[in-house]
Amino acid sequence: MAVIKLAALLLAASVCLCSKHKSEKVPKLVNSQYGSLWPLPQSAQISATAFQLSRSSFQIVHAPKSSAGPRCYLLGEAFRRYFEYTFGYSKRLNKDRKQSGAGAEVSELQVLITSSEPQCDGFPSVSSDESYQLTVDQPTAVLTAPNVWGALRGLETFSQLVYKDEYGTLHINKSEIKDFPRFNHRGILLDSSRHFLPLKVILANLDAMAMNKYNVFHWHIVDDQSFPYQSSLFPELSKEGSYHPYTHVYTPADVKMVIEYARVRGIRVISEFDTPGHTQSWGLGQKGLLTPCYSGEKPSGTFGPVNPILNSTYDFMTQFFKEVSSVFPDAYIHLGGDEVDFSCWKSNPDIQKFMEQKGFGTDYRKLESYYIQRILDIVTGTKKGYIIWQEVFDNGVKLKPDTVVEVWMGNALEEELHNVTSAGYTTILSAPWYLDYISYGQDWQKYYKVEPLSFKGTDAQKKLVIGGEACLWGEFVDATNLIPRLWPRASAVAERLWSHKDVRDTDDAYSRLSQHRCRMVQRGIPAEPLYVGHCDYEYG
Ligand code: CP6
Repeated sequence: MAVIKLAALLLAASVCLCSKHKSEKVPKLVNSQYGSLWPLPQSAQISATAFQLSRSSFQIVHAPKSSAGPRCYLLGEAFRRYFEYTFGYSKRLNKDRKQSGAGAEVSELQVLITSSEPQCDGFPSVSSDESYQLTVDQPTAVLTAPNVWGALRGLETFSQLVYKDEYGTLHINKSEIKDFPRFNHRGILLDSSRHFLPLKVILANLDAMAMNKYNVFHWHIVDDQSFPYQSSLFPELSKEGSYHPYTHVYTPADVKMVIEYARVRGIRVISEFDTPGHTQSWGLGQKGLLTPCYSGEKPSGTFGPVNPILNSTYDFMTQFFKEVSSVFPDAYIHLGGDEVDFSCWKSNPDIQKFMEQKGFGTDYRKLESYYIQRILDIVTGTKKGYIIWQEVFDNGVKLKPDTVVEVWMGNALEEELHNVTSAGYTTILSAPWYLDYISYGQDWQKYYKVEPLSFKGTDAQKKLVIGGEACLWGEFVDATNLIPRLWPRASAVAERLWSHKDVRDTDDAYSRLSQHRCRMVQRGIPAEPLYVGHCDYEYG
């Protein structure tokens, strides 16, 4: 026993003394005046007056004057979800006894949709209005929003205002909240190619996203390692290119389910089909698509990026993106364009000849631009907008004015933001938020402290930054560790993208975020701890 203790002591000492393990500072334990709200609303007045709530007498209803009613399936489901989040776990501890004479009670949350188009059956978009106002009073709380997207955000906030006392009774304070997002594009990138992600974990992640007011699921669905997207027009792609053609694919029904599950939570699904690089898996099911690499005079038997010199390539891409544009309802498709390796193109004599004919010299960026240009024209033909990784802009490809450039490289980040926005392009920032990188300590603080608009530029330039994305690349991530690796670290990014820019106090954030993390755990999301401590309801 003593030996074990000594060993533990030595281990602890070595951890503490090792400078490699220097982490961010340990935040002070303070109680936030904002309770467990996350991300913090733009304006919140929370009074000291508390009301009770009880499962048996509380209901969420459409306000009499709401433009949405019982036929709004999206809201009906949301009412049910948030009722369960608020009371579902109260059964175990809270015997739901109303303490007689114990003060006023909130018995109703009325949801009032004010616009003539509540958008119950619509899809969220980059310009959706997610604002809402919440007045908590007794006996009725009122949530007002122009449309369902704001109502969803307000329901989450309402559920976050509810807390439990030491006897298990639920309370909510008299409050006045006015809220809207700072940035319209608040995304999470998941990679379902390096590892197949079962539907269940994708849906669980959408739940966690809604709890953090995220509104974009950037689905990096295929890449070099596997092609799990089951195409109706080209079934060979996943038959040959997936890890397994029956168990490790997303069927059209699976994709539909993800899109609908996301929609009713106010989340867009933006699919990424990354070309011309990152396409090894495409080559297995679509012969002739990739460039044959040469070693000396002869083909080496390996393949490089998509072959940009063949008409058959563009015929295939035209059909493929036509399908993709009808499968994914979002107005944007992500076309990738990152990390193209030129060595295979350089080795291929037919490509060399083509370069000569086109007058590209030996500048393979020009060949890449030629390819991307044609892909962009193809996708424009499907009436979709597109998002591309920053290299496409850096290489001088001619882009439509409404192109969105995603900045992912950390070096010269501010310069890149300056350049992209001074060229007039809309941009999304993901460089500071590569959450697949892990390290010892509280790295959430690093993500939290990022200020997306700190680059040099005019107000007009800053307006072009429409938001950001937390990326979880999949090399070391599958269903076993995705949720705890992403949450609550992605919550830090969520507050940076939603809340006012001056919300940056890490002590206050620590208090709210540790409670928010426990709430995610209570709702069945196995989010990892920020630091030492406990939750009232532990996972499992
Ligand atoms: N896969 C794809 C990746 C990455 C990118 N694209 C990536 C590159 C560098 C880092 C992390 C991820 N794994 N298709 C770049 C956008 Cl550090």
